[in-house]
Amino acid sequence: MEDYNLQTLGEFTIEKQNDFKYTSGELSRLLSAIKLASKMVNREVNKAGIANITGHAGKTNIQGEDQQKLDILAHNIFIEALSQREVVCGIASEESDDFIEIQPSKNGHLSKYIVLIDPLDGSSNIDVNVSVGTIFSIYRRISPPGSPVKIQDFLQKGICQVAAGYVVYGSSTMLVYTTGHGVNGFTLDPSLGTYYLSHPNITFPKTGKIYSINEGNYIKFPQGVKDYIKHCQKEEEDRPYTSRYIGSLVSDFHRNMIKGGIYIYPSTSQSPNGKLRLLYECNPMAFLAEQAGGKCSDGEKRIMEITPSALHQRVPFFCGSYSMVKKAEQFIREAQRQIL
Ligand code: AHM
Ligand code: MG
Repeated sequence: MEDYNLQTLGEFTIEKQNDFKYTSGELSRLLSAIKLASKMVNREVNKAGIANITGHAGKTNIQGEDQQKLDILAHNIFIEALSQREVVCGIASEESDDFIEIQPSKNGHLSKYIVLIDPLDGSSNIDVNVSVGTIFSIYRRISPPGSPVKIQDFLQKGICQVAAGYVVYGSSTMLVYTTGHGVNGFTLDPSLGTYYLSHPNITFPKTGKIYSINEGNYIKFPQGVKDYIKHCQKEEEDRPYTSRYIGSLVSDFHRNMIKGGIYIYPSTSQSPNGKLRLLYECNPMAFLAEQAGGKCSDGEKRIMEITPSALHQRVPFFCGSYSMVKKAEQFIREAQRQIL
């Protein structure tokens, strides 16, 4: 018999709901809906190779990116799970141009929470059996309860997040989340369909030896980023660092948080705001990183203090071990000074 003295995710969220004043258990129910949807997505991802659900869906999303069949499947699974259980009043997803308003059923209760989600991040990795993930970010609405949700409910700064997390569909499936009281990770036992607390109180090592960036874009990077990469590669003290880039933000972030490292998706000469989306990729990762003792910025400012202006807004992204992000910022400042 294996050792199953571990706490389940369900037990953990209920125990921790008292961290919130005046709790109604609504957030626990919302996390439970995310947990259920993630198991359903996990099932689809696991059988992707045999179920004719890999490949392009033949459509593009609002950002002009090819949608994979599994992107759409994962989007639908999360929307259904969240709306049927009436645990949110609005959802914004990478795969949907506009936010989705959730109407309560006849005697239903209208939740005060909204969710922003990337249902299947890194989905270009699906066809080649490489890890993908789901990223979510939860806020309290700011418009009055009972009224229709508004765009302003979604365009809140990252510092207003109530909870955030990700699921990594990797060699094992893990759900990692924070409610602002540290970061905890749960591993799915697929035979029981239950997540168990396997990584309590995860902390980012203060420094690390891994840098993760798509170096194929090197010539398009700003000078400060080029200089930082050269710093990572220099033979000195604990360097050169190791380069590791999966091309799945969730997996790259997860590895770096466990081992120590930095993930960078900078601006490029073609994309001045980089590639990653502020609201459902960068802010939730920033909340997790900071809660784990790491650091996250756009190269200059804290990610979570940026005032969003659009649902699918992009932002340059530097995230990881505290001293590594600080060092990268230093190189950027120095390069800017040289220009002036
Ligand atoms: P996606 O949301 O369309 O999957 O794009 C986000 C992904 C991240 O997971 C990953 O880190 C990055 O895009 C990789 O981009 P690139 O192929 O340009 O390096
Ligand atoms: Mg994504």
